[in-house]
Amino acid sequence: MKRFEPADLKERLKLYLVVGSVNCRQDAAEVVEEAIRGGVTMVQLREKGRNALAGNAKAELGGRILAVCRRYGVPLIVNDDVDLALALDADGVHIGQEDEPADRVRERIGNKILGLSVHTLEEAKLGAELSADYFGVGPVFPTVSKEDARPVQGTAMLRNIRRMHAAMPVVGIGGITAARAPEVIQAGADGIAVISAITQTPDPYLAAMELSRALTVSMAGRNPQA
Ligand code: 3NM
Repeated sequence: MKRFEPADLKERLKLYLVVGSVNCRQDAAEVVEEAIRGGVTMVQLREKGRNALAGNAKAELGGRILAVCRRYGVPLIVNDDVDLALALDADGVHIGQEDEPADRVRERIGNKILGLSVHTLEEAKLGAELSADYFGVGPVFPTVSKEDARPVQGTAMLRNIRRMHAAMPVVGIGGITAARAPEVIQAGADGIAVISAITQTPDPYLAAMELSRALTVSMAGRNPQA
């Protein structure tokens, strides 16, 4: 029995905050709390890049972020660190194509959530076969938050993946703002994953509110045939 059924996960993916200490102007756990109060529905700890925390410091931050997430009933996913996800008893793991292989991660995490970054239909097909619980598709727009990001995809790949994997929870990522969120939802995504649109603002609470509102409006107006 999975912890989150696909329909439930689709709802959780509405506004997915991806966050690490290097992205934040203030303490990352405080950013997470403000963002959740503003409407964030799922959180991913992604401690990557120059000056990223490691070892005990990373685990300590993970523990504090988990405590915030638990207080608000919001799932916490750990990026590319199965050991930490298991040590924290977080809700799942997110991996990219270059990380530990999906089938091995699944073996290790049991029924926790397994998120997978996919950039092509082939990767999506394999990911579905390897029991990924949701796909992250991007970068939809240019991003300044990931140095090794793939070429910008626009919304075309999201549409294609949605067409081939109707039941799969799918989130768009890369350069998404409140103004651009409607395009991503119209392309068939269940939600958006953002770093800078929340962390690089003076007020993460207000930023999350604005994103959440834009999502609610565009989801209400979504054409089911899109
Ligand atoms: N993954 P921002 S783009 C972490 O394309 C990440 O898979 C991407 O940050 C992918 O919202 C990205 O600031 C960075 O653009 C997203």
